[in-house]
Amino acid sequence: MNIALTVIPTYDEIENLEAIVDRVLAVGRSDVLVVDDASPDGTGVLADRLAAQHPGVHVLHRTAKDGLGRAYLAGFAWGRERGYDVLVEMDADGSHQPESLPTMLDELADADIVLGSRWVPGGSVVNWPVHRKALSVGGNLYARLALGIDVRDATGGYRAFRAGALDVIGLDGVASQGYCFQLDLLWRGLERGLRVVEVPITFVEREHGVSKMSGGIVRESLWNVTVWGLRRRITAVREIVLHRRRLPSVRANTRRLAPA
Ligand SMILES: Nc1nc2c(ncn2[C@@H]2O[C@H](COP(=O)(O)OP(=O)(O)O)[C@@H](O)[C@H]2O)c(=O)[nH]1
Ligand SMILES: [Mg+2]
Repeated sequence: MNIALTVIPTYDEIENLEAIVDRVLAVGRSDVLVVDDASPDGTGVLADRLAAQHPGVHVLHRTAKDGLGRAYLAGFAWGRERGYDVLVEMDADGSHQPESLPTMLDELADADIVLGSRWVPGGSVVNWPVHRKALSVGGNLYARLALGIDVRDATGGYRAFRAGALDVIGLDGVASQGYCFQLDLLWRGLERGLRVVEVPITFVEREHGVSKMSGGIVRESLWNVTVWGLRRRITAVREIVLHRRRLPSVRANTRRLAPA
């Protein structure tokens, strides 16, 4: 069996961390790595206590809030160095249900990347304010059109990767700092021909603490997606004109799991 590591980035999640770690451990399919960016509320101290209590829980402390993307890159590097075969992304705030992990991990048998998806049949969001829903639906629509992909939820943060898929994606080339990191990894994977499956999930808005989403995060995503889409189209035209060749489809390797 593959050995999985669930990476949980935290910034001021003291009210949420213990519950989510307990739920991941109860599922029993992965170890946990908390990547804390020196949270002022003491989340890092709590994480150390949890690590002392449970052999499968680890902590990576970083010195300052440096964005979700960089936290995940540091967490993935930590897991790769220790030989984990599967790396999972999960928010600390209870939005991603650890009970979906078995399905997601099982689907990796036939895929390189599993996306927990809110916007496929069977997926849903609970208690999200209308502006967040609009942002997610609009952002996904734009990503689909600009990049020509057939993924319904390209921006979500609940995912599982084969370790080898991260090597193919090439983490050294990932520059996105904020939540655009999610789109960045997926796009690089699709361009490189990785197999992606969307698994329906129920996303539940946090009950404690506050969101770290910001306008800067949205702007970074909009700009990057536009640039990547244009670059892809220029490359496609160049291939046809210079080599009379079509670029391989980025849609061919995506599928969706039917609702349970
Ligand atoms: N380590 C770290 N974690 C972060 C950072 N920004 C957000 N997070 C974590 O990323 C996850 C998702 O953030 P959240 O604010 O819930 O975003 P939302 O669900 O889109 O509103 C949570 O576990 C946060 O604590 C950061 O700069 N560093
Ligand atoms: Mg959240």
